[in-house]
Amino acid sequence: MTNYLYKHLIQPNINNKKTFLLLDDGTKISYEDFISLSSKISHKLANLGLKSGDRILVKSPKCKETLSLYLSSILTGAVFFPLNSSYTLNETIYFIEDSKPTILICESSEVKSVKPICDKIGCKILSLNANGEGEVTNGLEDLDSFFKHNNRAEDDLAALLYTSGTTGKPKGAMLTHQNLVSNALQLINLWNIDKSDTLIHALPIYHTHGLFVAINTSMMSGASIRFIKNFNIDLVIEAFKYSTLMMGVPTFYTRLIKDKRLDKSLTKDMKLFISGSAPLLTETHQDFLNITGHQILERYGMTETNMNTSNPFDGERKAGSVGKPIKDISIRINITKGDKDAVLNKIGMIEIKGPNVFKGYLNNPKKTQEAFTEDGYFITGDIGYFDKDGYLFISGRNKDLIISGGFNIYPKEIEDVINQHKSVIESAVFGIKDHDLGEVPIAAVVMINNNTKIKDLSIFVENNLVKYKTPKKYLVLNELPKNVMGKVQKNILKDKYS
Ligand code: MCA
Ligand code: AMP
Repeated sequence: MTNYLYKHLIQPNINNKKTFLLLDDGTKISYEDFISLSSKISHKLANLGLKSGDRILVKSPKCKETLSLYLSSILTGAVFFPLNSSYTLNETIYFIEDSKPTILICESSEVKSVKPICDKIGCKILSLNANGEGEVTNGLEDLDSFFKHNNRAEDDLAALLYTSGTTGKPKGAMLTHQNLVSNALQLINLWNIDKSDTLIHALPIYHTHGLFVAINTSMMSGASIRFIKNFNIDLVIEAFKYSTLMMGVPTFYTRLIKDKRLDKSLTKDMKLFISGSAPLLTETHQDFLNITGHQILERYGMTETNMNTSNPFDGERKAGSVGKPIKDISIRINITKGDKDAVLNKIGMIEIKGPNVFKGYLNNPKKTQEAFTEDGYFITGDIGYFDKDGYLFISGRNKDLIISGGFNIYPKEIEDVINQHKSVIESAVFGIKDHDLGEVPIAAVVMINNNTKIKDLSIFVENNLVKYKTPKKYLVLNELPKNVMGKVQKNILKDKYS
């Protein structure tokens, strides 16, 4: 038994003096130094009692120290659970209670508020701020820069990532070493990533896209990363001059297209632009091609499965399609779940089986069972079809989901918060088209008294929900449109208010 992620991400780079991260302030960190930093932090975590199989909840902002906690989790054999640092206290409490971590890492300003809940479950707290300072990095100079990694089986858990569901609270998707390594190996091959590459990384590192797709593939191939705190268009444009790859959500591309500086000469050394997490419009694909001469490569993934399909590096990249199944992954269209027209056109539920598919939802055998077919295929909730060349097209979703700037928003979660407000009788949250973020959530509310100030409601919602989930607009209605079964007809609301 070894430690599969250690073997692929860390071991080959232990003495690698090449630049791993190029930071916003111009600092360069070599692979060797980054692994040494992660090893020192591993000693600190192990001294606090973190053991193989324990969970570590990391809610600190994007910085090199937060990323090194991912490597420290691999070294100590712990299960890495990254979380958006902007989550509100109420949201954070849910994640702590559900995942019961051994250690929580958060900003120092948050320590006091989470302490009572952590004390209750015996979870230790360490601070880490956006500038890399805090208890995680205090006194590291006294710790050894070598840490003997703990062994983990391929089927052991490596990470926990929460994903929301249509029926309420987020569920923790359990990902194994095998899930992550097998997928990254395929992607490196598919996208021709090697050590001569420099990746522009402007995504958050608490989701599959910015963490596993971007970081695992880069480390495994010994590539460099231009590590940008967030999507700052000036920094991204500057980085085109010395980089070769970019991974982004469609909003990155629509914002770039609008920028006058984008042209063929600026992107002449770029090898590949990849898009995912949300649908890339054919129009965006075409505009980007016209301006830069590059065809964006679109791929399709999920938190539970990592990446499932991709357009090719060589060969036709079809606009509007998410490409073909990745090697060793079986994808089928289950037409029995569609209506008569859908059966005729072979449109149906996308179902997936392979080494990339997660182990199940934490503490939730019932939801895990519901997520799989009897013969072991994962039911994605996405609707689609294959064309005659074997390219997959996603034509819809069988889940009430809004994708805004690549972030997933489940209306039920927002409605639950809105409905807790004392002046609200009921609400319906739905997505409307947005030229920048693809979709944004808006809320229709029925109030006890129509004179209630919407401002009060929006402040209440903002105090309870992370910013990107808060409705961009509230509509006060006398009643919600419902069908004979009493179900709110969101399509009517969408048509009327889009
Ligand atoms: C920011 N805001 C948002 C979003 N982002 N509202 C809704 N949806 C969003 N995605 C809010 C801000 O709080 C702000 O509010 C206002 O919108 C404008 O902020 P702006 O400065 O324009 O936002 P930004 O900081 O530039 O962010 C936009 C972004 C960002 C760059 C598109 O959202 C982003 O990095 N998205 C990537 C998400 C991602 O990594 N998804 C992968 C998960 P105010 O003005 O009121 O303060 S999915 C995944 O991993 C699967 C497996 C996959 O297939 O990849
Ligand atoms: P998440 O729950 O954050 O893992 O998001 C996964 C969902 O994002 C998928 O089930 C799809 O609905 C959507 N998604 C991811 N990539 C794409 C893409 N390239 N095109 C359309 N939808 C996508």
